[in-house]
Amino acid sequence: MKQKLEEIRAAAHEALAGELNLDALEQLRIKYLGKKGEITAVLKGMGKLTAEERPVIGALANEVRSQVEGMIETKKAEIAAKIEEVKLKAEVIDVTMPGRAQERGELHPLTKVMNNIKDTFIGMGFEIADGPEVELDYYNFEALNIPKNHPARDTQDTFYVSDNVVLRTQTSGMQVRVMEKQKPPIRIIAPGKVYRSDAVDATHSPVFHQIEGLVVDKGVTMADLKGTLEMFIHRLYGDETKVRFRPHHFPFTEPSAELDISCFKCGGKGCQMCKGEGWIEILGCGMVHPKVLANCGIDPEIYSGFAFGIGLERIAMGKYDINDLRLFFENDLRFLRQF
Ligand code: 2U9
Repeated sequence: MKQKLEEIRAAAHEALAGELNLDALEQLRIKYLGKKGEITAVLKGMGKLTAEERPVIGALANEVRSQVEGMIETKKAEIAAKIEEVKLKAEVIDVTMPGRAQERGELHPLTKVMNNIKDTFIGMGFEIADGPEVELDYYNFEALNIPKNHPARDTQDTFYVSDNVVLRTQTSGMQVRVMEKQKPPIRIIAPGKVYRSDAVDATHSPVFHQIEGLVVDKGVTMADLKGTLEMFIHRLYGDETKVRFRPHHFPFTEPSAELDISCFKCGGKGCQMCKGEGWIEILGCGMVHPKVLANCGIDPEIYSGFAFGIGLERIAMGKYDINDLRLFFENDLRFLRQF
């Protein structure tokens, strides 16, 4: 047994001297010190020894066991130190390396114009109404006095999801929804994407952006419409800008008008921007048609209202002197960085 223990000591010494990883080390611990390990086996066999042999062999077995335990612990610490060293080397930061530049983004020009217009109306006490881009035919057309076969369906041809579901051609549906739910006074703007079945060219796109507005209360008149829109135009284009209203027709407003401003480039003398007219068309507006109010559950004998609609792309093109609508949607950073 003495010889066996010496063999174990020598073998363990040799095995633990080599290159080991934590798994291999654990295997060695089990081999020598585990429940079925070699040293444990010797200790278990002590019962067969004589009374004289037992203390001698017992002492030797304990000595070999603590020696192997010690070697394993030392090896374990060595391996842990090596792992730490490799990790530290891998994580080393070279503070002399040049940094990675953070590219700074910019708001899209349409977002800037949108924010600007929203701010102006919020300042005048309007709230923002948000709604679905995929809309029921009823909210997009019927409720707005545009029944099936109305000629306005041609100029506002859109993409049909099904017979009664369309991609909205204007954000008005949202305002109908608000009127159905909310009693006047109502003062809202409805900004967002709208769709038309148009071929793409420099001035047309099947998707564009609008801000529509709606005010409904007792005693609202055309004077309120004119005052509100004139103030809005002065905020957007400066107090010196002149405003004129031209009669027009929309199925959902009566009377209806288009609003022109004096050209912001030439001040009204006539230039390329205003095609020599001195005036630039900015938006459409009118008094909400009594039928539309009634469709939304609002009594036109008691209440009246005005509404307006602005196409954002046109405004942004004028403001930033952009001559092709497609540039807004191409995501070319060289274009987008200019604003
Ligand atoms: C309700 C009732 C009436 C919204 C209005 C216009 C006039 C208008 C165009 C501007 C450029 C559409 O983007 S564009 O092509 N819009 O001229 N929009 S009045 O009238 C409403 C809205 C909601 C309930």
